Amino acid sequence: MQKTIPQPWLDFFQKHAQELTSEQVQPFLDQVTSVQWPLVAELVDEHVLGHSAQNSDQDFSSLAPADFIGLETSQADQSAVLAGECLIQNGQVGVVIVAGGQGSRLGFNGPKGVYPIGAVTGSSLFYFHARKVLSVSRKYGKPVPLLIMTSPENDPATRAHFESHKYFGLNPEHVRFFTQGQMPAVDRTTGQPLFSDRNTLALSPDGHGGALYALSRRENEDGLTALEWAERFGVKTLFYFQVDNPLVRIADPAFLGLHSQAQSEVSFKVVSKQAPDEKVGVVCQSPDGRKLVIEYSDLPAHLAEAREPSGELSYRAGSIAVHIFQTEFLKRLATGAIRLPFHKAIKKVAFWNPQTGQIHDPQEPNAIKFEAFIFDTLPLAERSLIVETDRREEFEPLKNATGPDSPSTVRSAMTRIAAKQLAKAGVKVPLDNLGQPLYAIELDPCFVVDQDHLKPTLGPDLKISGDLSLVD
Ligand code: UD2
Repeated sequence: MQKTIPQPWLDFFQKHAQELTSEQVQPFLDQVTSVQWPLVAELVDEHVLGHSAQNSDQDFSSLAPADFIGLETSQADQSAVLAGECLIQNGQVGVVIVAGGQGSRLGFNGPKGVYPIGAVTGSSLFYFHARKVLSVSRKYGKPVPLLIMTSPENDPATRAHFESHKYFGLNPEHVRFFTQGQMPAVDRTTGQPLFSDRNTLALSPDGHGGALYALSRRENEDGLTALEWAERFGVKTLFYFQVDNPLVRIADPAFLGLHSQAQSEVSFKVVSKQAPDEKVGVVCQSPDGRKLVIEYSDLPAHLAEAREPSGELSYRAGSIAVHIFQTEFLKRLATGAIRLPFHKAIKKVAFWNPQTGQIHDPQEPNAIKFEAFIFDTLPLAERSLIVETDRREEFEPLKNATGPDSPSTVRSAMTRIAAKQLAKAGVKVPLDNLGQPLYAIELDPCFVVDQDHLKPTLGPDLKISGDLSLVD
């Protein structure tokens, strides 16, 4: 066992290992040695026991709303579009999907990316993302390498989904899965690591910030890191997004172009927050001009509610977790001395009680999970850029089983956009009194040449008289 495990935990694990059967011991020890215990001990000290000097609340008094490129400029800049297209044509652009989360709010049993979101065919979130990547790659005549971050828990099911769907038409050699790390859940009052059953620690994904380290970890047969694999194709720039948002404009040339023209190391897309309590992190700015994101749960109410004389929210640059990263920037951070901070989340975690030998399902949150957030890379960049986009076109995430951000809102947004694209191609789309399409519509993203144009094979002859699904 690792010598660096704090002594009381080491004693406990060693005593516990002696009580396991010979088949149980090795997997248990493998799990124990996979954890960075000194880091966990530091976090417990800071976040649970409150001993650390770093245990001070963030100072918000000097934070200002971040400057960003507004919607009108970002959408009208043709030189940026050309610059972005040039990057893709030169094979410099790769795509990263973070898909390692547990999706507990959605209550779906399996990787979130496998969720059948298609309004007509029930195709998965991964289908829509992969087909968009394929469409970009076909349009520009270059492979667009796709990196998918999984967790140890959902990695096999994610790979199996891609295999059983023949990678949705992508060349499997242009797709790479990489697995994020895990952190133990600890008891919220004692800081003791929890067990999910007698032989197993309660581990969970280390947050999407884990992508920073997972991209630079050598874990596959070829001895390359995921970043090195992408760089072999010539990739220098990564378009990053979360698996739960099927509206994302993957490898959006305008965004790529603005990023490249500004020589930005990391760029963020934002939408104007609709309400003070909307669940998106807000991009702010410190007095030295550095940008940073304050998560919605941490933003003090007086800032969240502050308004401009025009009535709009002052702190309104809501991050939709669509980013562009230079690979050099990610490598610099991953190999440097800087560690992304861990944030604590108080959760209900079922646990095995060593005293009773029983598994308990708590009614109240009993545990702390630690997660790193990728947006904490933003203040570490020398140059960064924040670009506004239109939420109706690009942001409708799948988070909940019902209500807002649920399958029904996502499907209706996808249908609305497909209808708009069809209407532009000259197809008459029957609408209800509120201007919503009468039928569910689903377009294979390979039909979409760019956001405004469909393949010319679709036109006014197409009659819609029921739910419609068009597959390229
Ligand atoms: C995230 C952002 C929020 C806003 C919103 C937009 C954070 C902390 N909050 O909120 O500011 O941008 O998204 O939709 O980022 N994931 C992993 N591994 C993990 C944890 C998460 O891959 O260990 C992925 C997960 O699969 C999902 C995404 O990250 O695609 C977002 O995770 P979430 O649903 O926990 O984030 P949320 O909705 O609280």
